[in-house]
Amino acid sequence: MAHRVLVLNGPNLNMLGTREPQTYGSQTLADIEKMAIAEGKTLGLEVTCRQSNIEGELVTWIQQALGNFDAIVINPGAYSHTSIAIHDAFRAVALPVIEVHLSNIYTREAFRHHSYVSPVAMGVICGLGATGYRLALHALAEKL
Ligand code: DHK
Repeated sequence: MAHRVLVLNGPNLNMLGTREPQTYGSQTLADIEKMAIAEGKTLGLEVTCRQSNIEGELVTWIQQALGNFDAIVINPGAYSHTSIAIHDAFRAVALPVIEVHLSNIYTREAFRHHSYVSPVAMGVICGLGATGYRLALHALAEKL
């Protein structure tokens, strides 16, 4: 059976395409999700994509992933830098997680240099734009 991967995107990522394209690229979230589903297929992964601007909704989806998904790819957006609740949810479900950021958070403002998700992630990819999601799926296809 194909491994099931949940791809989550956090706040403001629904605005990709128009939001600071010099930082986040010109692809829309719909473009990225379409690419992730197609890439997943070539790797034998069943990819489901969701986006929310609401922290609690992301927490609920992480909780509900237990038993329904084999791994999670997440770009937590700004919640990376603030959310102990998302950190705790990942610890609670103990599923393999790959954290993705489109931009290189370490070349940006100091407040973006710390992520609460990184300590509970299997791996972290940043600075490679939408390619980061593809690489995350490749890593999961090898490791699951
Ligand atoms: C996306 C965001 O929305 C920011 O809040 C993060 C991340 C970086 C990204 O690069 O994808 O700081």
